[in-house]
This record gives sequence, structure tokens and C-alpha cells, in this order.
Amino acid sequence: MAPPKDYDSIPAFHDKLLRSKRILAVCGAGLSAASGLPTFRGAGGLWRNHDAIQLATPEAFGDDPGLVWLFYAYRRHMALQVQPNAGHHALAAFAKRNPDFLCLSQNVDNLHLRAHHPAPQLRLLHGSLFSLKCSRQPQCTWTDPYNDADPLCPSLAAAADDNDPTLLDASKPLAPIPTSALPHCPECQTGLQRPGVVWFGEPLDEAMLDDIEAWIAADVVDMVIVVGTSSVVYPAAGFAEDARTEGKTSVVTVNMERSVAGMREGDFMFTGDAASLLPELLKPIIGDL
Ligand code: BV8
Repeated sequence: MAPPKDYDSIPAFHDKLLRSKRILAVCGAGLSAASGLPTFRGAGGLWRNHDAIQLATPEAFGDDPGLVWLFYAYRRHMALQVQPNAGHHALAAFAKRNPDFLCLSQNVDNLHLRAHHPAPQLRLLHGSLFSLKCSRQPQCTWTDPYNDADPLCPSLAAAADDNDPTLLDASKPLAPIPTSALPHCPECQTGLQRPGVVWFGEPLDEAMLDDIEAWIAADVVDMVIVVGTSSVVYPAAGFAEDARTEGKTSVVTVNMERSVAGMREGDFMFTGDAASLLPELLKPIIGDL
């Protein structure tokens, strides 16, 4: 099916943006690509020949918490080395100028908050690499909302050593980390600490999901901006269509890969780097960054 008229016209998009009040964004790993962080579908999909999606599971943590902790310690280290990009800053500036803008992000890299995105207008759907909790939830409810120690503990030092090739080179065996050397819960003393992220097979925060559904249902959503995501992971991938009111809502996709499948009248598709496109697309509201 042919894409709708003007589907990639920035002037037509700006016209719709200036007539839009309630705007939702759904962001994925592609937003942080320009900062230098690998995406899941790209290079980041594999870490030491381990499928990232397999490592991001309670089962993997149960089987080998040392390996999973090295994976997360490595991603914490990477995320601390990079900076938010113009895409993060454009969304943050947009939030400051439009109280009816809500940004949902699947990214756990903390770059939205480092770009000073107002927290009330940000929902971190899958948690953060920099929050910690006891793995014996719900028996033990210990959490640490923000911890960016790098390394988190001596046994994870390799993850913070850029010069240590073993982290990436699967041909170099990784020394197994005894559970006794991994960070333990300071409250119950028995549970291991784990990253404060939502693993596959785990539910997202119920209260946050209710709050998002209430925001979507409160009134017509004029526009949904879907940024740098492959839209395969649920429930995140379902919000754009949940928010669509036929004939009223424009779904705007910003992605390096062009796809016009399923586009409706009034939708837009902008192909390219989110870090260069978002400042351009949001310029009528945020001006020059
Ligand atoms: C749950 C945290 C229920 C951890 C993550 C319905 C249908 C099918 C499956 C399911 C379903 N409902 C639930 C499931 C199962 C599962 C799921 O969706 N599986 C998928 C794989 C099919 N969902 C779950 O398990 C969820 N939980 O359903 O619980 C439940 C209820 C009650 C009780 C028990 C259970 C939990 C899902 C969350 C998992 N955690 N992250 C961590 O990060 O380690 S998901 C993780 O992967 C990310 O957060 C993100 O969500 C996803 C990766 O996707 P993207 O961010 O989109 O990245 P990707 O690389 O795929 O794509 C990048 C895109 O950017 C590409 O399109 C590329 O072209 C583009 N791009 C690249 N560069 C740029 C760019 N675009 C612009 N500019 C660039 N420069």
C-alpha cells in the first residue's frame, strides 16, 4: 500500500505539530545509537556471543549471576562513558515547553535524565542500569534508586577496564565469578543485588502501566512519535496503536530504517538518525538547541 501524501514532508509535519497539544513519544535503543551505545538489533544484540535477550532474563541470572552481572556492569560502564545526544536534548526541551508531552522510553541507559528531561514527563518502562534491588523480591524489598559506582565491586572490575579485551572477545575465556564475590543485599544479607531493570518474562511496574493507560485515555492523543525502536518488545510496542484515535492521531516514526507498512492517512515516516532528525522536527517548538 502506498504511503500517505506528504508522509515524509517536514513542513507538513510542522503544520501538524503546531496544531497538536497532547503528544506521546515511545523511544528505543536507536535514540542512544548516536551517543555510541549499541542497539539490541545491531552490534549490541550479541555480547560475547551471548544473545542479549537471553542474558536479560531471571533464568540467566539464576544460572550464572556472575556472567549476567558482567554483562550489566559492562553496559553500566559504557553508558557512563557516553553523553546524551541532540535527540535526548530535543525531547527534554520539548517536554519543558509542552506540559502535555509524555515520553515513554525502553532505554535503561539513563541518558534521558542526564539530558535533564523533566522526570514527571518521562516513564522508564524497563527500569535503569543504575538502580539496584534485592533479587529476593518480593520477600526483600531493598532497592537503591541510583548507584553509578564503576566498578560496582572488585569482582566486576574487568567491566570497567576499557583496556581489558576479555569483555568483548569471546575467544578469551571469562574467569567465572563466585557468587560470594558478587554484591549482596545490605538488608537481608542473603539475596544477591540485581540490576533494577525489567527482564524478559517479568512484568512492568503495574502502577506505571496504569498511569500511562490513564494518560492515553484522558483525551485524544494528537501525535505519537515513535523513535529508534524495532517495536517488537511488548507491552512497549503496543502503546502507539493504543493511543491512536482514527483520523485524529498522527503516528510519526523516526528510524534509520524506512518502513511505510501500516501507515495511515496523516502519519509520517522520517528516515535517518534520531539525533539529527528530532531537533529539526521539533524546531517550531524548541527553536535551535
Ligand atoms: C512481560 C531491559 C508479562 C533489560 C528489556 C506479546 C507478543 C509477543 C511477546 C510478548 C507479548 N507480551 C509479552 C511478550 C514477551 C516479551 C516480549 O515482548 N518478547 C519479544 C522479544 C517478542 N515481553 C516481556 O517479557 C515483558 N514482560 O510481558 O511480562 C508478565 C505479566 C505478569 C507476570 C509475569 C509476566 C518485558 C519486556 C522488557 C524486557 N526488558 N530491557 C535490558 O535492557 O537488559 S527489553 C529491551 O529490548 C529494550 O529495553 C527494548 O525494549 C528492547 C530492544 O528494542 P529496541 O529498543 O527497539 O532496540 P532494537 O535494537 O530492537 O531496535 C533499534 C531500532 O532503532 C531499529 O529499528 C533500528 O533501525 C533503529 N535505529 C538504529 N540506529 C538508529 C535508529 N533509529 C534512529 N536513529 C538511529 N541512529
